[in-house]
Amino acid sequence: MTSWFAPGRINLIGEHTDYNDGFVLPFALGVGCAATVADADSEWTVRSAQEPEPVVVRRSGLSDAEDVPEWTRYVLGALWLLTDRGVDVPPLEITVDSDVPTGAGLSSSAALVCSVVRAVDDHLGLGLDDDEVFALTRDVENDAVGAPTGGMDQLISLRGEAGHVLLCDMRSHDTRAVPLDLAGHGLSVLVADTKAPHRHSDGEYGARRRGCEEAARVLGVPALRDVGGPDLSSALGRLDSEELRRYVRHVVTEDERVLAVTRLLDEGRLPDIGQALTASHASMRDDFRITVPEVDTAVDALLSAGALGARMTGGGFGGCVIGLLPEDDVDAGGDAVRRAFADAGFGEPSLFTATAEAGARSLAG
Ligand code: GAF
Repeated sequence: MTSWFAPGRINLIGEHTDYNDGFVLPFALGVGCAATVADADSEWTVRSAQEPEPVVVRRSGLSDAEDVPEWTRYVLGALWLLTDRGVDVPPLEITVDSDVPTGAGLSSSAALVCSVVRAVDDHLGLGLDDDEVFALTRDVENDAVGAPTGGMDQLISLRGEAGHVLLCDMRSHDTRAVPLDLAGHGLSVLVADTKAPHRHSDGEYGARRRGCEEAARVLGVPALRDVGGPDLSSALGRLDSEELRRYVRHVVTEDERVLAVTRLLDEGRLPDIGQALTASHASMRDDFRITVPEVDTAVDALLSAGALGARMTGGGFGGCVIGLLPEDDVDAGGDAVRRAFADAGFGEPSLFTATAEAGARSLAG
């Protein structure tokens, strides 16, 4: 029997830059998913502490996989893809148990996929290296689940470090841990889960990705990462579509903000990153257009309560907002969000503080 844990994440800054080969700066959370893999007599059985019934499927590759409940695809995906790659995956029983809120934009799916892939690799003694593990987790989400996501969530779930954000170059997949010394500066990251339903999130996410790819094609670059900041206005001038211009402006300026925040953190200037966080939110709201009234309301409330900066985190269309606040202002920040939600007639948000924790780890012994 082999057990691994993998966490959910918060992205400090760098939204929708990952599938443009750009830069992101996420950190791993304390909440996550534990996956346990054990030998079985026949077939593959998947159990979840959060689901009433186990699911039993015949062993197969992805192309002849049975029709199964959506949540099990995140677990079985690894087994299907390994089978397709020539691994004779034996009968197994896989049990998962997650405390990452689902639908909140905290990467419950990456926690699930990464814990399972690490546990399966370990249990079967496949000896996958870090890059192969990352590639498999991303392929599970893209190919087995069918979500056109960019890989940031899996990378941080696998490689997060306590007390640090992870600067990820999403072209090379090189990563570097950068200190996030919240306590040393008397600061907290307050998270407001708006509970806003992810309206059209799947279709809208894919549409943004296709739009960015189309813009890169028109501009003749491999990806929008290759439109450097100094080239931005000439690039915008070469695009006829106002919508594509807005996408390009968001991605190029967001990459710049990630690198600027990284420089400030490297210099020990955490309190100075607030403006970039808030500018990132404005860019997501006005240019990339992935926010909803609940997240804009939460950001405004946090800023009015003294946050140094605030922004939506994750793919958008709902989910969570983060505010960087002096520790002493955290309660006031939470109250401000609750009051603003009540005034606007929104449902009750959930509020908690987040710190940077370690990435995936074995639960052996
Ligand atoms: C989601 C995706 F899964 C990530 O790959 C990333 O694109 C993010 O949205 C937006 O930055 O979490």
